[in-house]
Amino acid sequence: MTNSDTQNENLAQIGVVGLAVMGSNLARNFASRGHTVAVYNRSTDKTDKLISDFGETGNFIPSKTVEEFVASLERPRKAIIMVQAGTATDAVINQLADAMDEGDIIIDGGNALFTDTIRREAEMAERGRHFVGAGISGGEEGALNGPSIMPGGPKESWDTLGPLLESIAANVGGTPCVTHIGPDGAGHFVKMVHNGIEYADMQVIGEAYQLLRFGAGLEPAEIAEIFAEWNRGDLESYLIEITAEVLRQVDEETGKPLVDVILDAAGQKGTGRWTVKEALDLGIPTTGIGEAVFARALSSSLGQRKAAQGNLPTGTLKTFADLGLNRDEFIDEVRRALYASKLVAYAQGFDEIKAGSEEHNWGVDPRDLATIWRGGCIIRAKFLNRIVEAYDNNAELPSLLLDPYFNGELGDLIDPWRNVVVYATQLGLPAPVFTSSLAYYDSLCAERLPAAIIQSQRDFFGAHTYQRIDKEGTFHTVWSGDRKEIQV
Ligand code: NBP
Repeated sequence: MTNSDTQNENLAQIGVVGLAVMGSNLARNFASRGHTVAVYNRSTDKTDKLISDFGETGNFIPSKTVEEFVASLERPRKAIIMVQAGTATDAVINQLADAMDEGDIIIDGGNALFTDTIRREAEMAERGRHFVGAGISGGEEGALNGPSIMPGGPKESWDTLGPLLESIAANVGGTPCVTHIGPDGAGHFVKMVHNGIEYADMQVIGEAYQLLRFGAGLEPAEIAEIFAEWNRGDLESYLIEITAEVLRQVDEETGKPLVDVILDAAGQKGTGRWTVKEALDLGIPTTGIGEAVFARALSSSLGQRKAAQGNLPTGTLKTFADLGLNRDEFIDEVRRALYASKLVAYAQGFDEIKAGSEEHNWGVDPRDLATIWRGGCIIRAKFLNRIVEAYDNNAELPSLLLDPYFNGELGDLIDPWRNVVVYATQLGLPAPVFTSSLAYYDSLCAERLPAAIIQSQRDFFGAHTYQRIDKEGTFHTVWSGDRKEIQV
């Protein structure tokens, strides 16, 4: 490699493969920061469109084949793949690896399952290629104007890639929303949990809406104003902001609030589900994320819902008037229940990241994550500054909930949170994340859990043994006949 190779003005500093929504916007973002960008898409129409629509706005080098594309890159070559996750990504990785040389860097910016990333990195390392699985959050708008980026992979790759990624990432107070997360699959793992937290965050906003709309009987436009108000306080976040906007929209065709004509069946692409499956394997109770994933699944079980509606006994439900509540106080209690449940979901998500990092020896720093999630990504929120401070004060926090600031906040949130869970039950309005998060919180705080009963039952039917609180050792009780306890 010669010096002129690395600084050739006719070569691109970065390449993007896959020019659908994410790839084309990411390519434009790189170009807008003054980089020359090589671009390639399997079918040429997307490449042609990018060049015809935006060719004037930046320096792009379009290619019709992978070989041409690779030849248009500076060494060490750096190419970001933004294609459909799964087999398409494998196909593109192999095409690139065939055309590239030792030391070149392939970056997968798609939503890959982290175990695929671990496998791919090992395969590429055997072929002398560097492979970086990078989670990218922020959707279309983030890709164009500054996403939050979570790259894993080898540290040497980060040294080369870091400045390029920093130049396109979102920036909060001078800090770019990107950092090296850890080796191999660490980046895609944390992006997966980020998305899981996003599921819970969206669901708690939905539950608050449901209570205000069908509990207090407020109109979408009124709730929009309430959310806009909340967005000026502790709950300030992108998701609250866009929900206020959503609730202001009126359907042109029917004149109804748009939210009323949208089918209430939530879709999902898989990252929430992956987060929960992985949490189960790691033994981490991410109940808020789990309930959010199941709530989407239940909403989409349209046949079952239709069969149940009006056909199952609901018991004696109360109306909002029956509860005898003051409207403004109720709104504020719902806000607090949302805040507390959100706090639990984040605490659980960070627990999963800690457990995953320990399991895979990644050394992920939770403070770094809170820092890079403050901008660019879907869960960006003022609240994340508090999480950064929490880890600054104690890097070994056993749970985010135990940080003195959040602990203090919970003191103000707990009573309204309990009230809201009771009201939701009495009104017959489902609030699965509000409710399960409170159960999780009470379980954490409880001096005794019913697990002693479970242990007894396990020992009874399966001689699975138990431990005692008053002496060392493992015990089994002979439960039938002459009951006796034996130390095993
Ligand atoms: P899509 O996920 O819709 O994928 C479309 C792209 O994949 C097109 O460029 C298509 O090429 C290409 N492709 C496929 Br499909 N099969 C291919 C193959 N066998 N070989 C080569 N190329 C192939 O695009 P997207 O929505 O822009 O997302 C890209 C990645 O970013 C995904 O992994 C996604 O999960 C992730 N992501 C998306 C978002 C978002 O908000 N959309 C956010 C964060 C991350 P073609 O034009 O020739 O069919």
